[in-house]
Amino acid sequence: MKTLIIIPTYDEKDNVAPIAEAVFTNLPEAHILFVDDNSPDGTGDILDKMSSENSAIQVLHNEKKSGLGRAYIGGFKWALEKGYDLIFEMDADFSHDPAELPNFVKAAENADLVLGSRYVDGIRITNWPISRLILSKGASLYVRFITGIPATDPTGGYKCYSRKVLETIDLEDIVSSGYSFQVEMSYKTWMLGFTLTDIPITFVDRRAGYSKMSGGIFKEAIWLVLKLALKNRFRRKPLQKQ
Ligand SMILES: Nc1nc2c(ncn2[C@@H]2O[C@H](COP(=O)(O)OP(=O)(O)O)[C@@H](O)[C@H]2O)c(=O)[nH]1
Ligand SMILES: [Mg+2]
Repeated sequence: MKTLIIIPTYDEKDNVAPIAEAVFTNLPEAHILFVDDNSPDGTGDILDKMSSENSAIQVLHNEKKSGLGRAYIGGFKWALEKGYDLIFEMDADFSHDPAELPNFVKAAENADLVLGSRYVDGIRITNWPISRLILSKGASLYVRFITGIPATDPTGGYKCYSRKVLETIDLEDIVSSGYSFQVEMSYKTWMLGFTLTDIPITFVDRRAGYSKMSGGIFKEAIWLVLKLALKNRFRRKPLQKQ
């Protein structure tokens, strides 16, 4: 299995080298693709140096900050072109523990999309302010109520796609740029009849740097979910079986 970990970065200079090392410790055969949006803190230059020293590390550079969703779409297209079988989404800031990578690979044997979930059997998030926790849990209940998606953490961003999902989804048709991208991708995957599975993860607040989450992004997510559901006339089950 050719495995790629896609990591979008914006101002992550202190995280990129340690996260790459942690990925290779836990999944030595994996490759990493960083997608950097011209970070003002010089992350892009650090990534170029890492890439020149290790052929398992590649970098895509975008000219300007265009949001997490755009970064991933570019990464997905690159992954398909290069023939990867398993394609991960992962944050740069250690909120997504690289030690859990092998669990995803195992779960991917029986599902087309593996979703890391902070909310299977309770809540596993450390160091988050209660306000952020309520926002996240509320968003996940909202998404499940409106769309019917059978996922305990549909807004999460630690996940693993099998190649055929990304080949089937019309990547040009993905409208979200920010965080609602996670919901849009998982919802479309499920609606196409692919199988989803949840695996428990523990989410830790970022190690270094600052969060790029903002209120505007949250509003985008509320509307996006309604729009997606409306487009499918609030049908709460997959449109076709694969
Ligand atoms: N390329 C790119 N990466 C981004 C952008 N916004 C956030 N990221 C990255 O996406 C990941 C999650 O962002 P983060 O700020 O930690 O969000 P939070 O965990 O929800 O607070 C991190 O690796 C960020 O560097 C963006 O506009 N472009
Ligand atoms: Mg984070």
